[in-house]
Amino acid sequence: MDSTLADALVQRLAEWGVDTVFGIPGDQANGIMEALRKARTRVRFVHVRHEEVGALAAVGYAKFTGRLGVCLATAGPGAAHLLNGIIDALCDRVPLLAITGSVHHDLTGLETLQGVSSEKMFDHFTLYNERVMGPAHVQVAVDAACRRALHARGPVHLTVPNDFQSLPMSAGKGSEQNVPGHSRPAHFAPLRVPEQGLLERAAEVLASRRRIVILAGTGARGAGAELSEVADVLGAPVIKALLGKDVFPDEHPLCIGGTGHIATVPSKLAMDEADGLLIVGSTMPFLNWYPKPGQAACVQIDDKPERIGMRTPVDVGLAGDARATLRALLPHLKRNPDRSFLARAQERMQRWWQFVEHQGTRRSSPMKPQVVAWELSGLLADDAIVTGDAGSVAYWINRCIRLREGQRFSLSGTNCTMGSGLSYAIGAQCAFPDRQVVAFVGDGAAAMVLGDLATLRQHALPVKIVVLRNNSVVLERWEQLSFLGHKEFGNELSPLDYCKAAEACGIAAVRIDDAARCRDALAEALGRAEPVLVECVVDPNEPALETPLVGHHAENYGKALEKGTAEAPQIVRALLESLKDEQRFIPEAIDAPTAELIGKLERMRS
Ligand SMILES: Cc1ncc(C[n+]2csc(CCOP(=O)(O)OP(=O)(O)O)c2C)c(N)n1
Ligand SMILES: [Mg+2]
Repeated sequence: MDSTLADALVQRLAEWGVDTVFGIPGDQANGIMEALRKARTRVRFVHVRHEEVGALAAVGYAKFTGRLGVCLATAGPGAAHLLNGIIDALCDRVPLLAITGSVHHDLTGLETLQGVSSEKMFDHFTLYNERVMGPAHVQVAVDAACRRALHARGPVHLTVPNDFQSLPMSAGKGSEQNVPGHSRPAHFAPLRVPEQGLLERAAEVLASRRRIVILAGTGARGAGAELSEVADVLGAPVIKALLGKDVFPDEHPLCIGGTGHIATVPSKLAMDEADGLLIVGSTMPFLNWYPKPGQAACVQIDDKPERIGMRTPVDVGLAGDARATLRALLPHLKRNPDRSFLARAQERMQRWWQFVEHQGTRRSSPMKPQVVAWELSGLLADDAIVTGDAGSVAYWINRCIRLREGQRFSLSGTNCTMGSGLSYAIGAQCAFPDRQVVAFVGDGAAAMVLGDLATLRQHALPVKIVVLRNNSVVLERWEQLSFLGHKEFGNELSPLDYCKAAEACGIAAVRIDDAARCRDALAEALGRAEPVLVECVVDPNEPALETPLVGHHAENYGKALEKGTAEAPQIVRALLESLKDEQRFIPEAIDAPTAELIGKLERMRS
């Protein structure tokens, strides 16, 4: 039988190496579903419960494999549901192909059922966005879309009108201008290295500095060994943006952790004291966590030249591949003879880990969220893939999870969308059926994508979902209090039994509410070969604190508590305990406004 346009589409995707498509069928896309049915032994269709989860799963798949992620939806509402994943791919620079069906070609623009144009809807957020115009167009359009997504690292979109999907390929006579076979399914990734003169200038700039820090982001992936060597030569501690948490092990002696709101104290202090900054593959968005403009000479390596100088003034920009550029730079670098800056950062980091361990091994009731993160960290397999989510969980992941070489981590970074944890985990487990995949998420985020617990059962994906249950979207509480000095409002979640929900979706569940039992219960869940949801009942009053606390945020906490925000007495106790821990282990984190807050909290408590 003659193959259809949709068959040719799926066949071409397979030639591009696509083996998985995440999505939901719909009448405007069912011609493509038929092609996927026929090709099901080569291309797996993963039926999710919400197209947004499908798009985010495809982003997760792409992030963890480095390959193209693909999602599919019907026209109108299905397409609209994909949008958040498309934006996620745009923000985190991930190759994603979104395929939608659209209304019959001769009903376009006529307000027919689901007739909203997905091309117009996606236009602002895609790097390539086209309608397939017939059989002679399908292969070249797929090639152009895949090339653009992989080369520019971002989302692209193809829509196929309903009736075109089932057209026999033989029906499509190309135009006289089109030469059949002029395009092949191939992409050639360049390896860019800056010219020698620039490398020399960069080395010169760094040679005059004695207190250099390195900021590594996801763009430094694959350059861990080179980062380590450069850091050693420069006597520079390595700080990581959250998306780059897994590019350099937390265990590495030169690593001093994350930055931004979730910074470690040693990393914030090192940024404050630095006279040199080497940025490798990062555009970490929190400007207050960079050295102040004029404070430090800066060299930035990024393979996207337009991102150089985006966040902080740059003295020398090196547009190139991170690994190749670091390799080329190394012979030009002079060893920094002054090791005192590094030694100070490392000594602080030792005390930081003592602080984290102390907070992660408390046995108080209700259980502290740090306990779950700390115990989980110790139990992760050597090649575990951890996915995270927007919420206080991002603080605990960054702080308490000590990633080792070979382990992977991601969450929705710049888009920072709730729901990425479970969605990315679906993508990761499809790509790596034999690796341990753990989604570490808040209860608000879990509630947003609850239906997709059923996807784990349906596709036999043994993901472990660790849910921090605090019956609240609690990060918003801390933001309302500390960013604005307001009473909290609108954050509570009516209690939801996540174990029952999981069981209703056909997956096993366990509840942990006792810190002393946490490690064993987590270990038992992680050891099972099936999907398991672990509901961890944690203290909603444990503040997700910036460390060190930003001065005016300390003042705002005081104001909000004096106004009598809900549960103020419990918050006072928890906040005081956390700040006192910090004071005990790393007293240099406590500046005047924070010391004043501590005094105020002590008076409120008594
Ligand atoms: C889709 C989306 N909606 C809203 C937000 C704003 N937001 C960021 S974190 C957060 C709280 C998340 O709550 P939960 O998952 O329960 O985590 P918790 O902070 O309680 O640990 C919210 C509402 C967001 N980032 N994404
Ligand atoms: Mg919550």
